[in-house]
Amino acid sequence: MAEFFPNIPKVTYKPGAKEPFCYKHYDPKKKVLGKTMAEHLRIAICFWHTFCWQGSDPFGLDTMKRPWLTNSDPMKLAFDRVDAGFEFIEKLGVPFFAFHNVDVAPEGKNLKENNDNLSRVAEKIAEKMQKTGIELLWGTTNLTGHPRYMSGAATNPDPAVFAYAAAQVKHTLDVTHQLGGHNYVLWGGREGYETLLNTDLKKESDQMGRFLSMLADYKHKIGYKGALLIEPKPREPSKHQYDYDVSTVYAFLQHYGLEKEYKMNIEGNHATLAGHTFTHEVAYAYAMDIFGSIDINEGDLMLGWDTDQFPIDRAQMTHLLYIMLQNGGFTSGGFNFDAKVRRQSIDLEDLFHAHISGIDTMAQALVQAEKLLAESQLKDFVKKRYSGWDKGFGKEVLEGKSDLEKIAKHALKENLNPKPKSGRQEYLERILKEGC
Ligand code: XUL
Ligand code: CO
Repeated sequence: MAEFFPNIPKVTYKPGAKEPFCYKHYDPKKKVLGKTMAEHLRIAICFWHTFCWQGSDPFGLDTMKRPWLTNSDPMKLAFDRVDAGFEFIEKLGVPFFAFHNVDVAPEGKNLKENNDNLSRVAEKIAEKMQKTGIELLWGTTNLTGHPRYMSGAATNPDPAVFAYAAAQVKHTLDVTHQLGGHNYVLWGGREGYETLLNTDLKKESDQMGRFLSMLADYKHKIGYKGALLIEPKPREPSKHQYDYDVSTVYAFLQHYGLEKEYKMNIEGNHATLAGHTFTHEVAYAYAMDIFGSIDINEGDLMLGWDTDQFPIDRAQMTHLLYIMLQNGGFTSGGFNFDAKVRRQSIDLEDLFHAHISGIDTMAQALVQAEKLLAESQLKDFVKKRYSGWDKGFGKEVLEGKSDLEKIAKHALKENLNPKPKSGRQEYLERILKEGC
């Protein structure tokens, strides 16, 4: 078996070292609040950006030549890619990977050949998992790339496309199940539309509701215990995407009675494209009890599209981990690096620099978030700010023991004249920033 990264050593924790291929902060065994860093962060490497993409963008061709993508036999190429993937992940020393069907197996002549190709590559993946102990965070089906999906998959005007998508999703879920995948993800990049002149929005919504209901039924039928996750994104590639953000997806799920079946896979850059902070999306998902997993990346303030950059903003990451620690962190999910190197970072070693930097950013943020929790200034401030709701009149309102008339009477009787109180944002921001 060829070695694809012969010049890169195994990346380990070496604080203070000057060499680039080591972690300065990520110590997988270090305990933080009773769990190791590895258990908290549950880091996954994605196949699509890291082992498939070679630098093309809408204006230019590939800039990178990956040595595992050279064999002219598509199945042999697929096997090489699995070798490269597992070598890379082992060298980084992280526990998980994630894939789309099309990232690992070539398109066949027909649906059956597509499925067979995926099953054959999955056998090799299973062997690699067995040998290395690396686990599958999640599998997913690409329902955006092939022209058959140009008008959507589940939301396509043509039921035959719906059926094709259903068959592909069923098969990828079967494979994910066989590989012991912790989650199955759905991201609907073409589940949306360009113009209402050619679109029956209500019908498409009902179609998607049926699709997701049938998938949940099937999951139970086969005894798959992983979580089904939906990944929101407001636009790109579609102009309007139905899964705009966490709250839109939650409303959709409730409408179709599916809010107990699906959780969210939240991506940093998707949150900002929807006009939210990353932390907002995550906090809202926890609040509604639909938090699942995270695609970790960052956007670019200057650009209005999904740039999928590796995370380097420690203050934002600290805030994110601070919220996650307060809510119990991950259960089935993890931090999947849905991030890609820049198009000019063409060397194999750039893949390592990018991931090491991102992982260290998260490790630093985790430690800082633990400190923030222990010092409790932020938590105490918020608790005090809402303390009126924990007792007396406020508590009665929340417990449903009051009504509008009663409240109005109370306000008059007590001659209420509440005085504004400072939100202290700058003081709190300084606490977050200290030590970041
Ligand atoms: C697209 C995106 C996808 C999903 C999986 O923006 O994030 O890679 O994570 O289909
Ligand atoms: Co993603």
